[in-house]
Amino acid sequence: MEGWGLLSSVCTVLGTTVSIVGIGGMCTIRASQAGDSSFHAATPVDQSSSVVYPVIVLRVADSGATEGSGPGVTTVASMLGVDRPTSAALCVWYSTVGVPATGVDKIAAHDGVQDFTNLGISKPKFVILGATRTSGKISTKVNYDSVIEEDEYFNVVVSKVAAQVSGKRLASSAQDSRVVLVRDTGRVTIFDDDTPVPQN
Ligand SMILES: [Ca+2]
Ligand SMILES: [Ca+2]
Repeated sequence: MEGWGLLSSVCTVLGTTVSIVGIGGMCTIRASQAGDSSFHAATPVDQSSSVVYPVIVLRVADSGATEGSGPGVTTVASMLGVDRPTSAALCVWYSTVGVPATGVDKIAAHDGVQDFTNLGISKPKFVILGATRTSGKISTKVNYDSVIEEDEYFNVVVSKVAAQVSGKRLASSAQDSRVVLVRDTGRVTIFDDDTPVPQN
């Protein structure tokens, strides 16, 4: 008889498939062959692997919007996603980073100088990625004008993903060590709609 046995509780084995069911321990699998009329007995072989906290990968997507002509400013959603859900909500802290587009704390003019609303600069900003959710969005505001110009862009940058503390979102919270910011920056392109499109 040959077989696979387990010497720890962080993993299970079914047939020849090993599944990780726990964290923070060693998964040790023993391969054994007791021997029968066809096969000689073999010395059991143990194989151990350390099982650590599985990583959660977070990415922010690029997005964009046509600048528009008013009267309202345009809200743009930058999607963010994780590769697997968590059982408790995560707090995603972010800010906007200008250049070449120009951000302002409060849009007061539509003259082509004020391109979007700054977020997370004068005061920390976050969005909540709910428990069991794998996607969320960061909303930013793009200003309009009637200036003929190039397309511009700014970035939405996630600085930290943290767990809530007693239901509160604290800017001082530490980065959640399970979460890796694989793509922390999403570009938001502002497409100019004042430049005449060449006609053939
Ligand atoms: Ca503009
Ligand atoms: Ca324009």
